[in-house]
Amino acid sequence: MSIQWFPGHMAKTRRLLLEQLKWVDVVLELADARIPVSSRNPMLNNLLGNKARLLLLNKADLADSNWTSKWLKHLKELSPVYAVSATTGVGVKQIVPELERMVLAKQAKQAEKGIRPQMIKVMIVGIPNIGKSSLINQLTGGAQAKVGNKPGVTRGNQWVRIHERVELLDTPGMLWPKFDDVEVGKKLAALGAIKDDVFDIEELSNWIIDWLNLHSPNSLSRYKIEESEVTLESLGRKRGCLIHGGRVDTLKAAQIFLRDLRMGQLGPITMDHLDK
Ligand SMILES: Nc1nc2c(ncn2[C@@H]2O[C@H](COP(=O)(O)OP(=O)(O)OP(=O)(O)O)[C@@H](O)[C@H]2O)c(=O)[nH]1
Ligand SMILES: [Mg+2]
Repeated sequence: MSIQWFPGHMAKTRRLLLEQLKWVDVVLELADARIPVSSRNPMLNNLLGNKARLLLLNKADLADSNWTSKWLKHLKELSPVYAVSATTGVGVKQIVPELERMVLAKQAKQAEKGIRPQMIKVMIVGIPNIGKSSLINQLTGGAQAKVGNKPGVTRGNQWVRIHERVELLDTPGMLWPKFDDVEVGKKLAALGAIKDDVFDIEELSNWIIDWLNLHSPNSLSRYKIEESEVTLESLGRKRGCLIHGGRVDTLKAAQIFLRDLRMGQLGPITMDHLDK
């Protein structure tokens, strides 16, 4: 199964990002701590040019912290990076000081020309449902940006002041036209970045169950299905997803399984692993 999702509004978002980029000092890129590679948009390298970039691994509360430490060490060789949680607030306090550090050189140059320090303009970018709006709300301590547990909640661009000297532009989630590696599409779908109606959720759930059996069997043991292996069939039976004749409603079972995985009910999970 190959999954793709690049609807017209994402092509529009790509144009909006380009238009707004000239106003922006730093791009705040949100990736998912559970898939720190698969959740990064490869188009950004071209789109952003050499604009300063701060990378955040969000949803760190749902990721395996051992892997997160390894990823941070690896990624910080390329750009500043922090692990955060937009919902619990962990790590979020480091963001504004880091943004200020990143514009110091630029502001020093402006000061030489007699220009007073300007507002720091930051554009937040990332895949759908990654927590861009939640982070803005966490930074402002309010409910400035609309949040929702499905991809595609934010439409259009909105600037929000998050600090006396920092203004942030929320943007709609954006993916890219083709996932070169089919696993990337599956992982993005698994963790909720792709609308559920563009793929077969039973087929995807079976793939994830196989993946977990191989890489993280403890996650599945939380279902306490002892007499047989975990399948949509056994899981559905355990959860009482039955249809007439005592058959298992495997679609319902897949929905429950995906919800459990995404909400962290199977414990912390990281699905991108470093080779070394
Ligand atoms: N556990 C956990 N959940 C999070 C975190 N950040 C966001 N969420 C949840 O993820 C879902 C999506 O959050 P949003 O802030 O709407 O995501 P978004 O990136 O703005 O999404 P779009 O506007 O659709 O692109 C919501 O249910 C949030 O509560 C986090 O750090 N940890
Ligand atoms: Mg949003």
